[in-house]
Amino acid sequence: MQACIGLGANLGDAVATVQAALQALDALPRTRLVKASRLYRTPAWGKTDQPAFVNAAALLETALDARTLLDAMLGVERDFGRERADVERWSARTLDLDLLLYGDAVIDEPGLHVPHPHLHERAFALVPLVEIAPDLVIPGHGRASDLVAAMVTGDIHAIG
Ligand code: PH2
Ligand code: MG
Ligand code: MG
Repeated sequence: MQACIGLGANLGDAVATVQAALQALDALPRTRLVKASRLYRTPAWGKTDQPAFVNAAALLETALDARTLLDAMLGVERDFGRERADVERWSARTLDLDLLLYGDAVIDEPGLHVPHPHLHERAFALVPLVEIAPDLVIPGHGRASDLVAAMVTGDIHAIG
């Protein structure tokens, strides 16, 4: 199955963290990294009084089911020092890995929502995703590139 992952970080050395996290995804069991986007600097969305983020997207080929993949991703977040206890929603984090898409599956279970419920409205997630998967369709929302075309993206810049 092809899975799309969104990576984000805005605490510590966010560039190094996202680069290392891409390698950690490639190292997950029964999973390989097929494609990684460039890294992007993006203004904080949702809760705007926090540092800018580094965001990227990854395309994985995996034999893990969606729940097992998500659990493995949460393990990677913990390995990179992510703490979840008592933190405000959408606040700064050392590493955030979001399961954006799992093939064309639509899943609505406790803790597991695919496509990611905010994907279609987040330029910081869609811009890197469209870079690596230009023809992608988001179930229920149409072509990702059409969504990007209708958004303000001038404040999202590839790094380097
Ligand atoms: N993640 C959030 C909330 N806001 N803003 C940007 N730019 N990038 C993110 O990854 C991000 C965010 C919640 O996960
Ligand atoms: Mg997130
Ligand atoms: Mg998350």
